[in-house]
Order: sequence, then structure tokens, then C-alpha cells
Amino acid sequence: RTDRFTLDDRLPAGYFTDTLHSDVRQGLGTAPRTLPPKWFYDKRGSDLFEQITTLPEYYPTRAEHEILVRRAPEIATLTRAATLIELGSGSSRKTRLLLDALTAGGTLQRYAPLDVSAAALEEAGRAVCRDYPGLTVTATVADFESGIPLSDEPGPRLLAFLGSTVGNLDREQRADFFRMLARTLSGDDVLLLGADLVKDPQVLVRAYDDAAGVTAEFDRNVLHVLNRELGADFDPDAFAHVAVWNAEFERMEMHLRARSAQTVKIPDLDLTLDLAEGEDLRTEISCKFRRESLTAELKEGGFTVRHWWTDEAARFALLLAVP
Ligand code: AVJ
Repeated sequence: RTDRFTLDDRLPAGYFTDTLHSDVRQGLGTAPRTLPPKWFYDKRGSDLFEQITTLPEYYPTRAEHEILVRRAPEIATLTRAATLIELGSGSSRKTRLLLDALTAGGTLQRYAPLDVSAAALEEAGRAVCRDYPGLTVTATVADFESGIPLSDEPGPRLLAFLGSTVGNLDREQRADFFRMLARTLSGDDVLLLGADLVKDPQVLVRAYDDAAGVTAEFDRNVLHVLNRELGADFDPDAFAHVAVWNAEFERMEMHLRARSAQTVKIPDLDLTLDLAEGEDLRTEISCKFRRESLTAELKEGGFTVRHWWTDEAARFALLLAVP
């Protein structure tokens, strides 16, 4: 039975076309050329990302999983959450560790995943419904950067934002995001945030430029998306994938570097790009964090960090913060 599952589409009409058009026009129109990472994730991009999470070089998923295995029971005891809200739900392996612990703790009534992909929510939400018989699943299609539409979720609410997706936001965007979250949550609600930590740049560069070339394909996939959605004529093979450690901002960046001078047409935007040989399109930032500065950022945004857990090798942190 699926009557415990609802899917509420809160995206404004024309959301995909409108945001893709303005993102690409703003980002690629002038140098330095950038694209927001959210456009990686069509079906193929999401499959490639799932592959990335199993690569030997890409440690964050395994490190966060290690922390959750160890700490989920504690999280359940500390929060006594009645609702688990999950931002950018993605694959549900880590979610299930939380659902299991909160179910065992006897407090959980509802799972409320939020994502921009209705298809992903549909698939993950129904599976959770099937496997957790007492649970109500209220999925919401929304872009959580612009606010989190909550309704009548029972509290306390545990809002999980895992995988260090927060690293895709720069400092200013994070400040806005944390403030928005703090305004959204109240009383005994808590934030559970996964954050990848600053470490040896060599380890980081390998994690974002794996030997099998999966991350390179993932990076180039955004050009396939623009070709399909905007009628562009990018030749993805004409771009090299480059993983760069930006020491000033302590972040990894993925760039697509034009292997030769080339002209790209984007008919749907009436845009022509003249790219020089060696010119970069920056397709992603992935900020890496330190305990002190992230705690201070959260404080600034209205959160007090109550717990900070890492994996044995201290590569990744999971933190619990209260508004
Ligand atoms: C899903 C945004 C957390 O930044 O590590 C993986 C995406 N990019 N390999 C990350 C990603 C290249 C990932 N996040």
C-alpha cells in the first residue's frame, strides 16, 4: 500500500527552463566562466555520481557512512525526532541508518525528503514507505536554497543535510543558507550537517580526478545536459577535466579546460561563446571545512554546534547543531 506516501510539487512553473537559462546566461556569458553544479544531475549524472561514491579515491561517502553507523543511535537518543527532514535526499543508504535508529528509538513518525528531482523522490520515497510500515512519507519537490516549505510535520524535527553538499555553496551563500535554516527550525529541532574537512591537497585532488575517469565523465556530463536542454553544440571531448585545489578559499574546484580555441553556439539563449585554448569553465566548487571556522559560521547564522563527530581518520565531520 502506498497511501502513506505523498509527493508535493512546490517548484514554480517553468522552474527548470527559467533557472537553467539564467544560470547559463549569467555563468557562461562572461569570464570567469562558471556553471552551478546542480546541472550535473540528470539521470546519467546521478548514475555517475553514484559510481563516484564507490571509487577508491572518493572517501567522503564512506567516511560519513562510518560516522553514521557509529553515531546514529546516539543521534536518535539526543534528538528523539518525530520527523526526519532530508535535503537533497539522493541515494538512501545513509538515510536508512538514521531511519533505523529513530525507528528503534520509537520516536519517528515521518520522513520528509526534499529534492529538485520528482523522479528521485518518487523512487526513494516509495521504497522507504515499503520498508518502514509505520512511517508516513511526505516528499516535496523544491529547490531548498530558496527556502524550505514545511507544513505540519510533528516535532522535534531532525533536518539532515548530508554528503557535504553544503560545500557546493560559497561562504556568502552558506551564510544566507544557515540563516534561512535557523529561521525555519524552532524549539527542539536540530540540524545534522555532513562536512568534508581540509586535508592533504593530494588526497583531495585524487578524490576529484580518479584514475578510472568517472569524475571526468561526470564533469563533462554538464555539457551533454546543455546540448540537450539548450540545443548547444559543445563537444565534450574537446574539454579536459581538471581538479584544482584552491588554497585561498580552501576548496576543490572542477574545471573543464578547452583543449583548443573553439566556438560554441547556444541557440536557445542566442549566445555564442568564443573560448581560447586553455580557457576554463568552472563547473563546481567543493569547500572543505575546519571545526573552528564552520562552528563560527553556524553561530553567525543562528546555530550552536552541540556535537562534532569525525571518522577514525578525521577526514569528514558530522555535526549536530541547534537553532
Ligand atoms: C555531492 C557535492 C558533495 O562535492 O564532493 C563528487 C559532488 N563532485 N565528485 C562533492 C562531487 C565531484 C560532491 N557533492
